[in-house]
Order: sequence, then C-alpha cells, then structure tokens
Amino acid sequence: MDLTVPVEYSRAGNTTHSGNVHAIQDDEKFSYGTAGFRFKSEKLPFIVFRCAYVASLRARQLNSAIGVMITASHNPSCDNGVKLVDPSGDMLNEQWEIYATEVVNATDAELPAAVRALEKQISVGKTQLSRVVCGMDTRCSGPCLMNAARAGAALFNVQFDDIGVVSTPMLHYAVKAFNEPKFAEPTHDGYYSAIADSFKKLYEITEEPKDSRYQPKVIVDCANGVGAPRFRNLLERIPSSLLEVEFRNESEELNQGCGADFVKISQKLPANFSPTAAEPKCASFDGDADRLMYFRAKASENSESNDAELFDGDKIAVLIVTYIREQLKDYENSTPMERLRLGIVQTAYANGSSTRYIREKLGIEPIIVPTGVKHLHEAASEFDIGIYFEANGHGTVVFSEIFDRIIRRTPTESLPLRRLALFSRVINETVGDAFADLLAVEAVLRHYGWSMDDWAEKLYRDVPNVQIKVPVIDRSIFKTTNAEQTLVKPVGIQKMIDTDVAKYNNSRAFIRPSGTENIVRVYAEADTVENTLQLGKSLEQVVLNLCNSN
Ligand code: G16
Repeated sequence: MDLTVPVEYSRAGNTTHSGNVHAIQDDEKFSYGTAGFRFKSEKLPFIVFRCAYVASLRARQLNSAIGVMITASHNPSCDNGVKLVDPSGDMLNEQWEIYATEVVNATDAELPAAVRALEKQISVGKTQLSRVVCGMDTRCSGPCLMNAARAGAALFNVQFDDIGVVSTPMLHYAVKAFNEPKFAEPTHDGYYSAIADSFKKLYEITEEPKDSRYQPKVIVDCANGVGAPRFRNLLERIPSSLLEVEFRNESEELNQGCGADFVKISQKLPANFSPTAAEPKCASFDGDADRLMYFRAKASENSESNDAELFDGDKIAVLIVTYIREQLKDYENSTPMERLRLGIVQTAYANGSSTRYIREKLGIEPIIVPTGVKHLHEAASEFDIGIYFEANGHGTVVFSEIFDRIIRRTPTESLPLRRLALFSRVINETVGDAFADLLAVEAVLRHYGWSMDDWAEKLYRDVPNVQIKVPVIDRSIFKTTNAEQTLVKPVGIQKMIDTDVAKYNNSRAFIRPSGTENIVRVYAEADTVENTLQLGKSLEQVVLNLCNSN
C-alpha cells in the first residue's frame, strides 16, 4: 500500500478550512474522549484524515460499512470533532479507540510504522462490502474535514460515501442500514420514511383518551444546528394535523445561548423564548441533534424571570418505561413464563428523584454507568428492552433479537403489542436521536392524554440540582472511579467533597473531568435550591483552589 500522506493532512502541513497551515507539534497528544476526538477545528484536518484511514482499515477487517461523523455536537462553533461508528450503528469498539489514538498520536515520521504495526494485528479477508460512510454537521469547517476523510479512506482505496449534512443519529442509522439492508434504506429518505411511517401508524392505532389534555404542538429550539433543516425534512412526511412544530434558533451562532446543553446546564430558557408568551410545550435539540430536552417557562411571580422547568433525559426515560411496561402487560399475562427482560441505565447525573422513583415505584434497579453513550448503550444491550438516557437528554431504547422475534415479527391481534412494535420502530435504536425521541415522547403523551402539567405531576418531582463547568488547564489530573461518583485523584479532594456533602440534607455531589471540553464538571443536589447552590459553589471553589495551587 502506498502510504504517501497528502502534505496538507500531515501534522506539519495540517491545513485549516481557511487555507492556513496550522502545524501540530510532535509532542502534542490527543485522546479519544467521551465522543471521539474534539478540539478547536484548526487541529482537526490531520486527525480526521488519520481517523478515516483507521475507519477504512476497520471496514476491511469486518467487510462492512464503518461510519465517520464530523461534529463537535454541543461545543462552540469554532470546535469540531470526529468519531467512528461500528457496523451495527454503535459507538466504535474500545480496542479500536486505542488504535485510533495510537495512529493519531504518531509523528509524521512514525506514521508508516504505526500503520504497518496496526495492519499486522488484524486479519483481512473479503473486502467487497467495506466502505466508509461519512457525514458532517453544519459547522463551516465541515466541508474541509470531509475532504480530509475522503483522502484518508483513499489510502486503502476503500469506497467512500459522503452523505452530506446530517444529524449524528442519521449517520448511525445509515451505517446500520448499509450493513443490514432489511433494517432500512441507507439514504436520508430511508431514515425519514421509516421513522415517520411508524409514527403515523402508531398514531392511527392509538386512541386519545376522551378527557385528553394533550396538545399536538411543540416549539423547537434547534440550537442553530443541523436539527433545523433535517427535522424539517422529516416533518414533511407527517401532517401538521398530527403534530405541529414551530422552529426557533435555526440559522444564527451554533449552540450560542441555546440548545439542549445550554438549557440543561443553565436551567434557563434559550434565546428567542419568552417567559411571558404562551409557550406551553418547548423542546431543545443540541448542535448535532442527538440530545433532546423538553422544557417550559417556570412558573414565577417575577414576570422577568427566564427560569426553565426541565423535562430532561430522566423524565423522558421514566415516561417511556411507563408506556412500555403498560403495553407489555398483555404479553406478560398471556405468557407468564417467558418474560422480556427490561432494564434502565442512567449515569451519576440522573436526578436522585428519578432514580428513587425507578427503584421504589417501578421496582426496577437502575444500572449506573460512567458518562458516555457507549457505556449506556453497552449496558442497555444486556436486556431485551434496554432504556438508557443521560440526564442531558441523550438516550434511546435498544431491543434484543428476542424482542424482535416475539414483538415485532409475531403477528398479533393485541393492540398494546402492536403499539409496542410500532413504538420500537419510531425509536432510533442505534443511538440517542432528538427527532425520533421527540416523536416517541409525543406519541406517549398523546396516548395518555397528558399535558405538560400532567407529565410534571404524575411521575416525580426533581430534587434541586446544579451543574457547574469549571475551566481547567489540565483535566487529565482528575481521575474517578465508582461510575465517576468518587474522585481518586488528586488525592484528598474526595474527602473535601464528602465533608461538604455531609453539611446538607438529602445531598449528593461529585466532580469529574469532561471528556469533550477542557473543563471539570461539578454536580450537586440537596434538599433546597439554596443549599444546592451553596454546595455547588463550595465544590467549584475546591477545584479553583486546586488549580491555583498547581
Ligand atoms: C457527548 C456524549 C454524551 C456525554 C456528553 C458530555 O455528547 O455523547 O454521552 O454525556 O458528550 O460528556 P462530558 O461530560 O464527558 O463532556 P454530545 O452530545 O456532545 O456528543
């Protein structure tokens, strides 16, 4: 194989989308974080080139389509990133994260040896189905990085499919569809039709309760990202009499003062949403539309307050599990011996009330895993129906082959089971998907005839919570264990956290380094808003003091 790297994609000649050369020092190291490599966009061309090469190698190894998604999701528009997607639409296998990291961190001089070492470790048989499928979000650095990906895949002459500007979940869906033709057509249309058709069929066989308070209208904050154009495309297939969507934040600065991450962390209304207007049901996507956060203006005596009441990933998960369990009753009553295993996966960020509700009211012991969809997806895949959501709105439901056989492919007269089969096809089970999740939530709210008041009151109430981002120079000094709830390094900090937490009732807190931004995240909850804020501030100070002393 000719390993001649085009000079613009070498570390030394790394060329940005504006045409400038941004050389990368040999000793600068990059790690595959929570969701791939994510940095300022000027660092990305050589990383994307090398990642696409790794993707082409993985595609040859598995004789399959492998995905490359160019996005930095919730990060500011000056950032970009790249992550690889395995054949079933899942996140990249962890061993291959290590390979990708080794290849990216090699110097230009070391690259040929690093590549040959990697090639020796894998065996390649037939390769006629191998291809690299690449999508990008709306960032202006995207097209230049798409070219870098094309050039990386070309090193091996692996077929390269540029599927253009897509949401991250659309890319995951397309990769699975390329590899499993029965799943869906691997095109934008294939994705839109599969999800919209299932939604419409589910709508038809769902009878809204007579006393329904459901409103078929949502105002969507698109984070000025890819959600706006692509969700509009999807909605062209759903009559507005079924669901009316009003779009906001479509074409200004990406993720600036808006989007799911902004709403979740600030607990404020995003830009262009007013506390006084009658906007009963609102939802936010993030920049690449893999997260969904419902919200509305928080009731307040102060008409100027733009506090938001959140219906976050935990609330969505509990709503969905309530619905799925109800639909399953028919099946469980008719076949008491053959139960489908249902599980819920959360992270440490899950609101304490949600975890208690799932455990005590639903009788399910939630599984807590480290942040990152790859961890949640893997844990959820152990069940026949695995529901996973991060509090930040990233989540989905995964279904086993047994579920597929019993619920989707066995003809039945049972209305609940037919609803469940259709519901499972509205969901994008490859990864959390803001569009699919929004349609799923609307289907469930309509099924119960619930307004936002009902959703707020009939399940559980959040305990006060706060999340603070603390910028740091070197987040790698922070090491955690116990699903990120305990800090083992720097030594001594966990003791300070424990001492602070013990000062408040019903309190819980942790500190962990972000895997996507150069920050440390502080999470705290306690019995009152004041105590929660005090606890959060005090832990923020612990991090600041530590940074100042280093
Ligand atoms: C990514 C991951 C999520 C994770 C989030 C924040 O989301 O896919 O699983 O929760 O980053 O991660 P961290 O706390 O490590 O910064 P996205 O939407 O930015 O791709």
